[in-house]
Amino acid sequence: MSENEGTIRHRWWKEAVVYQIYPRSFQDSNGDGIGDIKGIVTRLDYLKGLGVDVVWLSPHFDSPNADNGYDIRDYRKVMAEFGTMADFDALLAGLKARGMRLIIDLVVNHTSDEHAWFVESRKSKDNPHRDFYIWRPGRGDGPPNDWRSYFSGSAWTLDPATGEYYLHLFADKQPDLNWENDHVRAEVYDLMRFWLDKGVDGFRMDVIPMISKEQDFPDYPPEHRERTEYYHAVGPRLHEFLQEMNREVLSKYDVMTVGEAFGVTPEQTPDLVDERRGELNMIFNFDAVRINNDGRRYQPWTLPELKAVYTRLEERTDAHCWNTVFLSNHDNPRLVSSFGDDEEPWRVPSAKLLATMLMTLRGTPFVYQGDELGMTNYPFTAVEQYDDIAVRNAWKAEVLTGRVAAADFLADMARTSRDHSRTPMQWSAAPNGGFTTAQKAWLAVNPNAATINAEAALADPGSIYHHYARLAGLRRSHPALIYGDFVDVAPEHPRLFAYTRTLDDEAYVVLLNFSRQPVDVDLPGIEIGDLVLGNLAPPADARRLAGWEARIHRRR
Ligand code: TEU
Ligand code: CA
Repeated sequence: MSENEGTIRHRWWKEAVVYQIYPRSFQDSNGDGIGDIKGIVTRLDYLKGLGVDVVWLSPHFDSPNADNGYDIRDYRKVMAEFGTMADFDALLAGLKARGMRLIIDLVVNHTSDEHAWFVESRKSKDNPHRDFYIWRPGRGDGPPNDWRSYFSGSAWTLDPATGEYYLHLFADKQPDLNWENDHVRAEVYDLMRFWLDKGVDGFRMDVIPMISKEQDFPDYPPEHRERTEYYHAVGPRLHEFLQEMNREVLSKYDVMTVGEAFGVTPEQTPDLVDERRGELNMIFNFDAVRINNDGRRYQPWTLPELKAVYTRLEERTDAHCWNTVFLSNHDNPRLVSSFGDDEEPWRVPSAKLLATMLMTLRGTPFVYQGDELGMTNYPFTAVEQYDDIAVRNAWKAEVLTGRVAAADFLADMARTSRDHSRTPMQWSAAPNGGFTTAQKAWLAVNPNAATINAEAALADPGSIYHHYARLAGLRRSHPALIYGDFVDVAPEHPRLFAYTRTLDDEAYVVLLNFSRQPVDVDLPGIEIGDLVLGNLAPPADARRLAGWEARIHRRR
């Protein structure tokens, strides 16, 4: 906040632009239709050219892939489909050689049911690993309580070997670890050290607020029955565990951490990220990315609502806190399809507008692979086209039971499914977008790869890719765009997002027209100044924005 501005500490991870790689879909190098680490290594100059400082790699560990690697079988082994540890080391070295850093995914709320710990744990009630997971007897004929899995159905599965239920907030192949057990925490800290000692620069922590559970396992309180993440994210020992993790591991390295804070409100954010508490550096708050869906159903949204999210976050986090900025990832639909306008000719300007917003709001920007090309949602029409376990389970639970009509379900998924972001990267106009030489990629390539691809983007100075690069360069060289104060100067405007970023005597005005219609910029008391960077040809009239126009002005 403005009164504390002077006290904000400079940190490399506040200045960084982060790029998320979903390895399965980035680049196949050996023609098996699945992206791999060697493939990523061939694209490092592409990332450098984009202005990337840090790569976040989605899980690359040994996994049976019930949830594409978010179900880990061995934390110290590279997934065979992705390559070897030598490949991983080469990736790390290649990034470092180019002045980039690498953070990896820490998925420790749960493991795979094929992890050695769980294989042991389920054998008998007195197995030494029994208590690594959460086992409870049933209640009557049913599970211990009414908790639900995020992938449909009960969060408890009865295991015939011992007649008890184990807890899984996600798929039944993703049993939750028991963080109450000291040995579990010691093992987690150990595997973190294993990767840190290799030289990785930090972690993105999967559903980290959910690790602590109320030990009497009550039914959901009535106010959290609908949006259960707001219940699971506030377990009683969460902060104690994170402070211990920080003390034992993180504080010993110069690394960054970002928690996937599904279910954490802006009001609760400082509890996780205030630097004086020694927990995490920053979190992903879901209020913006989920403004148009609840992970399942599409819901209409308005620009004032979206703008209010950023102001609310800003008001709740002072100079001791730091935020992230993201509007897409591997769990959400495509950026331009969700928040921009993916119909031509609006796709390119709206994708550049969104890039402008990501790079100039206050917080570390996270760019999801392919968004720098303006990749769009896939034209899914049938359930068989989806790979995601969330879709397949929901189809069984909702459509096959007759509770939801197939057409309604498919209409929602066509807008909200996680698979939109998981279709392969579009590198060129070659078959399968140049992603693989295989006949078939693991998930279909969007047919628009013929025109929307990296080769075309690199060759065109006016491309979305080059706009990202210019924005990243501008952000890097102007501290006001990183550390400066953020003020929304037209919060009620239905189509215009206009804000200032101010640090000492340097001030920017960012103007974003979220519509096809022109907008007159009428901001009483705000001097706009000179145009620094825009997404269209320089305007004839500085006080009028064309459809989806985005400009950064500098006040003298
Ligand atoms: O995501 C958890 C999460 O917060 C949701 O976005 C979740 O994907 C959604 O509710 C399902 O409909 C993380 C990972 O990012 C995701 O890919 C994993 O599937 C999940 O945790 C389990 O590890
Ligand atoms: Ca491969």
